[in-house]
Amino acid sequence: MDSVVSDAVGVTPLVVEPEEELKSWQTDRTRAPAATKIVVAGGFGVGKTTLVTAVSEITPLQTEALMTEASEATDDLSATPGKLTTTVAMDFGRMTLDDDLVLYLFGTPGQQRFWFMWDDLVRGAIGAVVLADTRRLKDCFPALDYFESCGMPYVVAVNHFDGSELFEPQDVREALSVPTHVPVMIMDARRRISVIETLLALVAHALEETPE
Ligand SMILES: Nc1nc2c(ncn2[C@@H]2O[C@H](COP(=O)(O)OP(=O)(O)OP(=O)(O)O)[C@@H](O)[C@H]2O)c(=O)[nH]1
Ligand SMILES: [Mg+2]
Repeated sequence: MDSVVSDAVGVTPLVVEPEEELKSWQTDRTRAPAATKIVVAGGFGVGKTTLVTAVSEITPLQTEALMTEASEATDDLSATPGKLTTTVAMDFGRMTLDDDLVLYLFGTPGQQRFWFMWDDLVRGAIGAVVLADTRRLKDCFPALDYFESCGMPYVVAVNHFDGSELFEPQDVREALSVPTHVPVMIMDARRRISVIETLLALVAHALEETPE
C-alpha cells in the first residue's frame, strides 16, 4: 500500500511515491554532468527551429511569429513554401548527450533584422552549428563570417531538403571555402539521430580546438 501523509484536518493527503532509483552519476559528485551551450545558426528558414525541436528532450522554448504578406518582399519563401512562422528571438532546447554531458541548444533568429541578438546568444557557447541549404548557400555566409571572426569552433551542417540536389560534403566545403579542419556534414534537421551525429561532431571539434 502507498504510504499516505496527512498532518492536518482538511489538508489533502500527500501520496509518497516509492523512491526513484538514482543512477550512479546522479549521486557521484565527481561525475556531475557538464552543462555546455551550443548555438544553432544559419540563414532564414534553413531549419534551425526544426533542428532544436527534433532533438530537445524538453518542450523547446520557441518564439515563433506568424509571417504575413508584409514581409513577402523581404523573406524569400521559395525554398520553403510551407513555412508559416519565423523565429523572432531564439529557440531553446536541452539534449543529454550522455550521462556526463548536457547540451543547451540556442537557435538564433534567421532574419537579418534580428542579427543584433547574436552577440548575446553566443555568449559562453562552446561552439556553433552553421546550417546550410545547398539551394541558397550564400545565406549561411554571415554565420560563417561571424564564427570565423569571433574564433568560435563551428561545424557546417547541410540540411538536405527532399527534392533538392544531394552534394558531397567536399563539394560544399569548396563552394563555401570552409577550412579543412572544420567538419562539414550532410544531415536532416528533422531526424533526431542525424542531429545527434551533428552535435557529436561539433562537441568533438570544439574539444580539439579548445581542449581545456
Ligand atoms: N523537407 C524538409 N523540410 C524541412 C527541413 N527542415 C526544415 N524544414 C521545413 O522548412 C521550414 C523552415 O524550418 P524552420 O525550422 O522554421 O527554419 P528556421 O531556420 O528556424 O527559420 P527562421 O527562424 O525563420 O530563420 C519549415 O517549414 C520546416 O518544416 C528538412 O530537412 N526537410
Ligand atoms: Mg527558427
